[in-house]
Amino acid sequence: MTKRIEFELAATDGQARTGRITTPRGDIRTPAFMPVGTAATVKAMMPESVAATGADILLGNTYHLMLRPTAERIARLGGLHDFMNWQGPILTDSGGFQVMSLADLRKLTEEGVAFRSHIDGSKHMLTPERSMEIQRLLGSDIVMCFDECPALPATDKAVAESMELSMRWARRSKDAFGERPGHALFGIMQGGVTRELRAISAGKLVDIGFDGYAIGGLAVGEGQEAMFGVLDYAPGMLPEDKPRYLMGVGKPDDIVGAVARGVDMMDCVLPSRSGRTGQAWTRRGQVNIKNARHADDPRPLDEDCTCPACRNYSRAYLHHVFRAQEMISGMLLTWHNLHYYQEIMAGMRGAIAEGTFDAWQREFHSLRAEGDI
Ligand code: PRF
Ligand code: ZN
Repeated sequence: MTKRIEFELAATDGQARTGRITTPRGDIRTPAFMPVGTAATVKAMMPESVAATGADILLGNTYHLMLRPTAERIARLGGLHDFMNWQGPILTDSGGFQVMSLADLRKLTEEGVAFRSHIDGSKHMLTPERSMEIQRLLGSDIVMCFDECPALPATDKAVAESMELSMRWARRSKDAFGERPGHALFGIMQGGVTRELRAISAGKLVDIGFDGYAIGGLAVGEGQEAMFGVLDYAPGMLPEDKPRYLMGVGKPDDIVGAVARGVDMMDCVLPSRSGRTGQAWTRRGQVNIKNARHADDPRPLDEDCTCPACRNYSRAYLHHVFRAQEMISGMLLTWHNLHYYQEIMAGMRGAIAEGTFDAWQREFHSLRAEGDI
């Protein structure tokens, strides 16, 4: 595959943008939401079902796959796309963030992070070079730089030092990635909630030069207001002609607010994870299907939704299978949630293209009720 990964902006409306990333494995319509397929599966979903929700691209995780079943095994079996039966584009996260949140006995040095597996306690080391090698073995289409993401709140000094380390790792990631036509490498901006640090980080990444730029280090405990505060300026520090990816975000209103501020891509476990805990996201707000008041309710989860869970089943059925811990519960609610997220993305793409994104946002917010509906 020699075709390059390219980004075309089709329209803007305020700071919001819509366009397309073209890859040898298919196009990604932006703004894009990437369902999370951590362990080579979007939990409770067949890949064809994920595609049916409207997803163009999935996210996979270096950290989980290196531990089990290992990147080398996946490479021997033909790469992650064939292994998991997803032929569309895959973006892989680089591992640092997951090591910090999941692994045991972490030791951070200039070289990288040594840690023990949360699965069996075995010893491992991730460095920028090893992360690039793993993501190459997996066959990832969009590779993420190896970075470190401090939990907030943290002191300015700690955030600054961590950002500087991530920028040195970004340089090493780029050198180790080399030239790989048809594959993209994205840099990751850090710097917490400090404008000066974000500007320094953006400058260093742009000097190195990447195919796209992520905004990391947000949605780590700072709250929506502080996150939007950073998103009021951070996307504008990045090149206009490259995709901007906000990592690990978020709730539907976080996603809409991020797109309004110039973000093109996002990923989050929320729609799939909450599907397995009985939480549904709908255009009118959240539904907790566990709640006893759904037990006799013949209505669908969302009258206007065209997903299989809403077309073919009642709230009473969804309540029953959740209570009975039947596997179809997680399957149906995950399908609904992913479908709803993709509908938000499609709605935003259409509205930005037509120049009606303000009206679209007002409608989005006016329909939503606080609390369980
Ligand atoms: N860095 C990486 N992955 C991430 C993050 C980050 O800062 C976040 C922060 N929300 C989620 N996933 N590499
Ligand atoms: Zn539905």
